[in-house]
Amino acid sequence: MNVTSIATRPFDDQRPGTAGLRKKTRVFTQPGYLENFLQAVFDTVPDLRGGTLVAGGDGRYFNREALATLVGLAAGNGVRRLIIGQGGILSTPAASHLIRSRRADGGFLLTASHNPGGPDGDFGVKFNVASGGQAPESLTEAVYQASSALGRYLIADVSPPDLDRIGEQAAGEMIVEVVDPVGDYAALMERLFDFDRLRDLLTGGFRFRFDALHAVTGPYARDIFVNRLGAPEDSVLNGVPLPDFGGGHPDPNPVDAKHLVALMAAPDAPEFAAASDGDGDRNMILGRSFAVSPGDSLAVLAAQAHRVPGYADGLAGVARSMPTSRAVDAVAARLGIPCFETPTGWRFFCNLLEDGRIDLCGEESYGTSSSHAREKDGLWAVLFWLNLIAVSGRSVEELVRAHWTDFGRNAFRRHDYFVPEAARAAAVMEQLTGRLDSLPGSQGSGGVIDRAESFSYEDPVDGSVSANQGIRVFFDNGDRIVYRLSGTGTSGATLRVYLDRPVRGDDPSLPADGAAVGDLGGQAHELGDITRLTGLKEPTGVI
Ligand code: G16
Repeated sequence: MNVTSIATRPFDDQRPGTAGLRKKTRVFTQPGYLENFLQAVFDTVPDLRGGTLVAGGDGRYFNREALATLVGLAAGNGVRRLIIGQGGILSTPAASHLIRSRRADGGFLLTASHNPGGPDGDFGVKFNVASGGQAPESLTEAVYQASSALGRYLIADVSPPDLDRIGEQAAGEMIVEVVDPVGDYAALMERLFDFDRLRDLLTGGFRFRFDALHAVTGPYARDIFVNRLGAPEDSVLNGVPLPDFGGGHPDPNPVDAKHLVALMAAPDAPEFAAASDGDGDRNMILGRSFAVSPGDSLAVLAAQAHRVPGYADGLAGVARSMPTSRAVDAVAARLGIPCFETPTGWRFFCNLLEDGRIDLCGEESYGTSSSHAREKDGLWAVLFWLNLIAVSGRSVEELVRAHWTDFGRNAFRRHDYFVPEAARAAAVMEQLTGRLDSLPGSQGSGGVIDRAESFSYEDPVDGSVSANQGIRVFFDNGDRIVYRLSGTGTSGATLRVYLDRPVRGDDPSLPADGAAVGDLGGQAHELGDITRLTGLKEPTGVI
């Protein structure tokens, strides 16, 4: 096998963000860009030499070409076995499961998640470690350092494998194994959920829709819902993965998937609808004219987990990202189990999962999962909800309202401000940081500020500290406002403002959606001096 060392110059923008390196597709397609980043990972993770690697992507534009490049670099860097999903496809949770079940030394996930795809869209590369989880901050930083000093990449002269043919093929001295991307994952779901009850539900007249948004979950949903559970074919919408996701924005939230919200508001609406994102790790759960907020979803799953086979023995603990609504905290307190609060980024849950401290975790950005994987998992959450509906006989709305009555409710909403000039968004954070000491005692429209701080996290497992993970402001009436900058965008900056207002029980005078936070968004806008610093008079997105 001929391995060539190609001289290259470092790119200065290869620091991974919240979940891997995400850039405009055209950045990734420029000569040497992808090669450099992959090489930086190979240089930083020496165990890959002689090891086993998993690879696959969400099927977006440039997926197959990027995999062909990866094959050359993996062989050039001495990888022994490269396991790839058929057609180059692997959802993020399925890739995480495959890394774990095949005891691989790591995996490359080619995805920019919910960001749009296509030549003018986004592309991304994420490296997951041997546990199946996202690379920790120390590793992504080391990769960035390696990328900044890179002078060459190693590439083997091998013919590209046939990614559509299941089985083993040689690529020089490396074995490329093309596997069914769905089977192992679907079997895992069968072990966690009561498929008999689910089959009774889905073949018994219960009407539901799962919208794959032309992204990676189509084949998974068809196999699980239609083939294994007997649901009618038309239960799966937009089930064919397309390189540009059909021109859509594959993000399962009430704004980007408003067609689904409209479907559920129609007089003949099905009883349940759900959607996932580009790479299959996010989820949105809808009942008839009722959207479940991600924080409520996590709380309901935690409270009801004992009714589902995979969690019948109880939960060791739960975790949520800091900006996520505090609804699950009340469940943990009732169950007498720990509730961890981590910075945004799924990787922060991984140590807790790996150490057996938690079994369920979730985030406000429509991500929920459990100890069955080291990534968030969209279809898993959908199956969990369906399993709860099957065993309780209750609708989505009934389950959530009963939860509010029992545990209280945290009304929650996120205001996003897209600021083309990144420095102006950063100025909001700087201004707030400078005022942290003087804020306590000032009066908001609802309450007085009790506490204002920059969130810092000390990982209880490895002791690592992550500082400056967002600013949080607590009021004496229980309200909380969080400010942070998004880590997943590819241009400008997005300031995220998270609003959390505890309300007692299921108050019928309040809206069922995030509007129940009332005037908290206006207070947050004022407190952040957002108009003056960014020029924006109101949020560019409300989720
Ligand atoms: C990624 C991470 C999530 C995180 C989200 C936040 O999601 O995997 O853990 O919650 O980003 O995004 P932002 O920094 O924009 O608020 P995904 O689905 O894009 O991989």
